[in-house]
Amino acid sequence: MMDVFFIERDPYAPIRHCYPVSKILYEGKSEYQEIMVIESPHFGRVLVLDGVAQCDERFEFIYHEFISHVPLFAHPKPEDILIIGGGDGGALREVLKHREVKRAVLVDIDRQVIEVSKKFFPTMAVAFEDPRVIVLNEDGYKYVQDYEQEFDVIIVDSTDPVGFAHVLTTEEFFKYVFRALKEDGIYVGQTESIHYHTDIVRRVQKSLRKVFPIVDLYTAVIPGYAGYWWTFSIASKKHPVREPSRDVNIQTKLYSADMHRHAFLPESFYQKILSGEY
Ligand code: AG3
Repeated sequence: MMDVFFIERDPYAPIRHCYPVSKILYEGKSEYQEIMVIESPHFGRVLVLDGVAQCDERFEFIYHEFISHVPLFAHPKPEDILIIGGGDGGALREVLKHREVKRAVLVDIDRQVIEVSKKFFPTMAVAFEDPRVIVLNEDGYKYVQDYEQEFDVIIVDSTDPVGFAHVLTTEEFFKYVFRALKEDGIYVGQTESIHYHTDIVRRVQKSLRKVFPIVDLYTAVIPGYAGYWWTFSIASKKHPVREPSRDVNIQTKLYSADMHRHAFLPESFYQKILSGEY
């Protein structure tokens, strides 16, 4: 039997990550990107956008728990949430576990990603019918510009900062995000791997530091992504972010109050990343 592999097209990674493929379940092209769903032993179904793996059935919970619960538990009362990207529904599922949440607006530019996810990832795209959810197929970069003091938490769950998602990591965008957040709002965005994409991490952190008074970096190990040790950049207008501010009163597989604290880097190493020493 021939071994078939899918090799990722991540222009920034110094290695090429690949997955064994047992089946190709879907291949299509939307207005914005190539969309593919493959089946891989060990990982299960994998959603691939423009040649880069976005999530897999087996490990998506780690990424989605950490991108959602760190900012939502850092916030004492997260009621209004904006998710930019996240069309697979994984972050939405986690966000809605918080009883405090009254409204979750999901703005994903690509309707087709949502449709493909509903069809092929039924355990991830579970929350779209929740009455608290508003789904918009719009450009998130433009969407935030219309709001002032509107959201408690803004989560940017985007593809890599290549092509149309690049603007979501710029200082201009962070200024709009700052304005769209309430006076004690919190932003989080995925910022690639710590060891393979350090330049991107540093660039985003520096831009955030020009806009927000509290900026930090936390990590989670995501087995399906090149570099594994994935970063999330978090920025806050008022609340400290390294500790949960409330009891962790929801069901999770990995996230806990302790994991929240341990997700942050020691200050000395964090400074090395910022200064360029690392
Ligand atoms: N979005 C970010 C995935 C980044 C993957 N990058 C990579 N493998 N180089 C994930 C979407 C999940 N909701």
